[in-house]
Amino acid sequence: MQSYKYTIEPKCSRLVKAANAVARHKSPLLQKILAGSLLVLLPLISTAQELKLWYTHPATDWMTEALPVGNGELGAMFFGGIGTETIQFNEKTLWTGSPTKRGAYQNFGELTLNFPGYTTAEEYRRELDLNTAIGTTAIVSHGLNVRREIFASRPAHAVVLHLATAEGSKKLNFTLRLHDDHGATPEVHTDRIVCRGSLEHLAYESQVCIKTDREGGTAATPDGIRVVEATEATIILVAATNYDIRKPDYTGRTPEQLHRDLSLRLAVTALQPYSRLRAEHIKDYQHLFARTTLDLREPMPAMPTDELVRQGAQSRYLDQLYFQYGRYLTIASSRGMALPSNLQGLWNNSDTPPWECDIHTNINVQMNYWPAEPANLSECHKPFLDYICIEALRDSGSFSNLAAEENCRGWAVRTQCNIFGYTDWNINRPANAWYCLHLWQHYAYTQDRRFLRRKAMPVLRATCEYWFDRLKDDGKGHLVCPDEWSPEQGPWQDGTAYAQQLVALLFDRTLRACEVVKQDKAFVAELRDKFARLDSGVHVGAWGQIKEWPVDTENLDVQGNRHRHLSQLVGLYPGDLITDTAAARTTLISRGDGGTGWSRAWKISLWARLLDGDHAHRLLKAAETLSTGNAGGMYPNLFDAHPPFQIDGNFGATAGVCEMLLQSHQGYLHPLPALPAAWPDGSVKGLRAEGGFEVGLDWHASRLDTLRIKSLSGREMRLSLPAGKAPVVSDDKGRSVNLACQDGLYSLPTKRGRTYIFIW
Ligand code: FUC
Repeated sequence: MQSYKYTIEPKCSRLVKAANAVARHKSPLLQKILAGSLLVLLPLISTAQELKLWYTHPATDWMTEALPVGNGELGAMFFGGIGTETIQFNEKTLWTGSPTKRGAYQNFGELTLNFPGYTTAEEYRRELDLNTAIGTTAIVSHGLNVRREIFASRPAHAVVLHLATAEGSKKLNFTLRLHDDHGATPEVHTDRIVCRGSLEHLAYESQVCIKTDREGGTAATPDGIRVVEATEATIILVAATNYDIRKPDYTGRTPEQLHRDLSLRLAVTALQPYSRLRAEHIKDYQHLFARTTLDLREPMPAMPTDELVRQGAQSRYLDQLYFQYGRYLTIASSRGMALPSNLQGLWNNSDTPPWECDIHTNINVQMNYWPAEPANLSECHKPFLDYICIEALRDSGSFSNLAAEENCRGWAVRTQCNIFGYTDWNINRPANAWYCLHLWQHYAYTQDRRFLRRKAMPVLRATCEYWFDRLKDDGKGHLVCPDEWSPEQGPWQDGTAYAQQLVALLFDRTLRACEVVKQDKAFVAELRDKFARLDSGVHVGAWGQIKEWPVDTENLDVQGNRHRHLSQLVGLYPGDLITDTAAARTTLISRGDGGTGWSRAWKISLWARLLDGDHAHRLLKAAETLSTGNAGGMYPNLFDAHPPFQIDGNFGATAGVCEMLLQSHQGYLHPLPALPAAWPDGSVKGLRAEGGFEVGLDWHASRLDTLRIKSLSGREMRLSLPAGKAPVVSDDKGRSVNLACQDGLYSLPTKRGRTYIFIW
């Protein structure tokens, strides 16, 4: 049997010698500078930490047990069955509905591999390795020793499955079938199966081919391909629709072109040996995933992951696995085409999924992207950003039509959106401002001025213009958003906290953008004027809370309202408007620690913003609790439970961990702002911060030990550092660096590409 092991050679003997030399050196200052240089090098050569979800039995339930792979557009869930392997698959654009009808995201179909006579296993292990994005099922059953691997390749635009038998084992005999979820009859050829059909608005097609090591080892049967006496087989699956977001009616290719394109893609991919497909996939994936590591000083336990979820109350390994799983899922569900991940990322086995598995605007799609920038996956933010830019500025698009209906320029959305621009249910006007925060955030982290000027600025302007037209004077000299809501509860009123805070954040970001990308004076003057008169939406109420509504007509703004939405705190996180931390704390305590998966995940970041690491960690642990009944938590496959499965909570938790380890929203870097007692020692590498910095840090006994910050922008670096002993600072050339200190904040000029090392 072929064995592919993921290892990075720990070629560190020379470094260990160097470290010893440093330890022997007499001068403490030199010792620190040399140690700093080593610290820059060490992350490059350290062995990758094991990050695996693994199980000792096949999955029997799609939602809670099957494991996901995805290339950002195409995804699959594998079960690892013994007698039958089922691979359910999706493609992000397979939707019913149209530009005038809601519809729903659809299951594409299933691949099945049937191994007659194999029912039980002598040995069994199913796993998903987050370091390689490869799922593996290793089975010994009735003398057949087979290893199956599955991954979704971005370079090949395909899901690839490989089966190999061990030496001395029986040979592979199985039947491969492709099942189309919408009833298309499979067209079976000797080595290829095709399913094609159409939905209300789209044409779609899937194709699968198989290669074995035996000439003539495959045969077409009426409903599938039979594989006879092979020792190795590679199966390649491609699927797509003729959806095209850039076209007026959202469709591009004809069904014939779609068929030609998929046939070509399959043929080209099938020419490559499995080893190359695999190597290219790993290289492509690790380019993103391997940038960031979190080590909480607990190795992978010997316990399978489902057991770990049951017993994980104290597990630091589970914390780091869950953090990285959010990064894995981001890469797997958000690359390529201009469409954000939906309520389930891109995995869905139903044609009538909860909330249509849509683009949900009142928290969910935004939360999907909370970790993208801080967790160093900026590229994966792009599908959402591109989607916003296309839909907001589409000529006579439904978003601009909605604004026009209200006599406003710009654009607006309702709560539910399909992929064809159709939007319905309650209007959610402030979502346009919330979407714009993502555009700004991308700039804030990357300092990509071209993006700001060409893509973001027109949308920021159009959105401001919407609010210029919409805002009204409250009679007391303040501008308020008329007839607004607090998502999912309470009265519609002028000037709710949710609407005011988001519009205030929009105006703030747009003004800042105007400082980078010059705009005409009239626009800037109007923006300044409106911003100055805007009610900020942050008001402290009778019991010391941040008020949710200006007038509590329904008696909801009371202590003990446990509603899952925390709309009056949107200005605390993801915003940065609320500075009255006492009032925010009172509000948060009153809302309690319960709630749906995403609600709990949001609370991790909120508590982190209040610098309460222990409370943030308590919420993280709540998110990691096995979900039963109606409680939020996670399933054995680490999918977040709303319940049922909703992926926003996965992403919200990963963002929450970032927020506990590093904050940068106040114009300076704040390392370890909310470190919980449960993580006394650890290190993190490759977090990103606003201003264009990449940050690594180590801590011991709950104190910051070393900090490594790479300047990607060349901007001045400002920092909030722990009180007490000052660090020794050097750059990666070993030159010592002086810090300036003013009002408790440190600062230093930086050079682009240079790393600065702080040692305590
Ligand atoms: C919002 C939330 C619900 C759910 C739905 C998809 O409406 O209030 O809890 O997450 O989106």
